[in-house]
Amino acid sequence: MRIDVVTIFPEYLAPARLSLLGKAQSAGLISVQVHDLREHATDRHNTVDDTPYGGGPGMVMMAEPWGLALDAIADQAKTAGVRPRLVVPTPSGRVFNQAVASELAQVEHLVFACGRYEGIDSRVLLAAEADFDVDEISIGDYVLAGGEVAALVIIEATTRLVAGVLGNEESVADDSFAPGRMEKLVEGPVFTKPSQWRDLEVPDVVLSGDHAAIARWRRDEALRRTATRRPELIEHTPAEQFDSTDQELLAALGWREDQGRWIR
Ligand code: 6GU
Repeated sequence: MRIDVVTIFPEYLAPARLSLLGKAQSAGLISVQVHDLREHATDRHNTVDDTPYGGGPGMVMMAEPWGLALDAIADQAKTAGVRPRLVVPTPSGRVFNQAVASELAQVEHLVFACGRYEGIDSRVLLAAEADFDVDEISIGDYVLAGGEVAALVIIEATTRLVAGVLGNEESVADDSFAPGRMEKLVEGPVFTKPSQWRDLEVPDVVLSGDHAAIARWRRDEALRRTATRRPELIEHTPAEQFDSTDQELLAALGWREDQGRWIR
């Protein structure tokens, strides 16, 4: 997978060189290139923003620096013969989740256009449709100062799903929100040595070596946590995906079955 990121703050993408993603780059699985938008500014002050037509607060990123930056990347992609996906992090995009991460993990070339201020002149994305599949994505219902951190979030969630990056493909299928997992529950508690720490002990069942009992305990705890913290995940799960032990637990937590769903 190839990833290009265009930003006025290239240093913001420094974490892309660390950890899992850094290793994936050293292994040649992924290449990340960060580009400074100001290198495509057209005046001697390297200006990349201007006041919005129609008035209003803040500044809008100018079309021409973005047009030139994206043209340069599109030219390289044409040589390679792949049509890249242009991901535009914006609070007005479709909402990012694990299914979107899986979709992006299948794309050969991702380009991130990180806007600041009030956004990028809208003609840039219209023009980009000639060379890119344009994909405006939000990472949630809150407002960031710019797209850089959102790009990092999307890159991290996506690249760990690229074949070979994790090294342990089982842990991907096991993720709480992995598409294709029948029901989505949040993960329960985890423990490591020592079995006693301060005045706290690891639950006996986890130390028992009884794998079936441990699996049941983990599922109970995941179900408890999900019922408290993310009740909508339970409400959206078809009732047949809860076994009789799940159903007893949900009932004990004050839930009841209604028209094929569990509700409070
Ligand atoms: Cl993708 N960008 C910005 N600037 N703010 C956001 C966001 C993205 N997602 C949520 N808030």
